[in-house]
Amino acid sequence: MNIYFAGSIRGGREDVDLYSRIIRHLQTYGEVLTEHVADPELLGQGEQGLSDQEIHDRDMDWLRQSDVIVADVTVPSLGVGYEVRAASELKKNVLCLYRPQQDRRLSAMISGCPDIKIRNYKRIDDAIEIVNEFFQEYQLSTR
Ligand code: 6K6
Repeated sequence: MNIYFAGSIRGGREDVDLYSRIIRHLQTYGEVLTEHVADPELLGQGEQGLSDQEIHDRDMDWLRQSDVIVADVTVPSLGVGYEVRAASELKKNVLCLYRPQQDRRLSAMISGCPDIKIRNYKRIDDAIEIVNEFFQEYQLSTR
């Protein structure tokens, strides 16, 4: 199973350690094509040797090849929003993880989209449990 994990890069890297924990757990279910999202070295500079268009085209290819998309939408990111929408257009199974914040709410364009599952979490253990439930449902639906 190919899994696409989406998390903020240029939107802000404050949750990178959480991304790493989530990706490690996702790897127990399949291959995570976007492991680099949890790379602490990946800041604002861009990947060496890749233009923005090459990054976009490569990521869209990976999205098409993926069976499920798991996105952490807590840190607002144009790229993550774009990927979530693209995945939903491609009729992929999409799970959005969100840690409610005191000072801002999740975009209505994500929370109001009927085609994607959004689950709130507080601690990493909750996020892991949500991921487990999502994959149990996914595996039942593909039997
Ligand atoms: C790193 C830092 C700045 O530019 C980069 C280049 N690297 C990227 N490599 C791979 N995927 C990327 C890159 N930049 C954005 N993405 C994709 O968009 C990832 O799959 C993330 O889920 C999402 C993050 O979007 P932004 O808008 O927060 O950067």
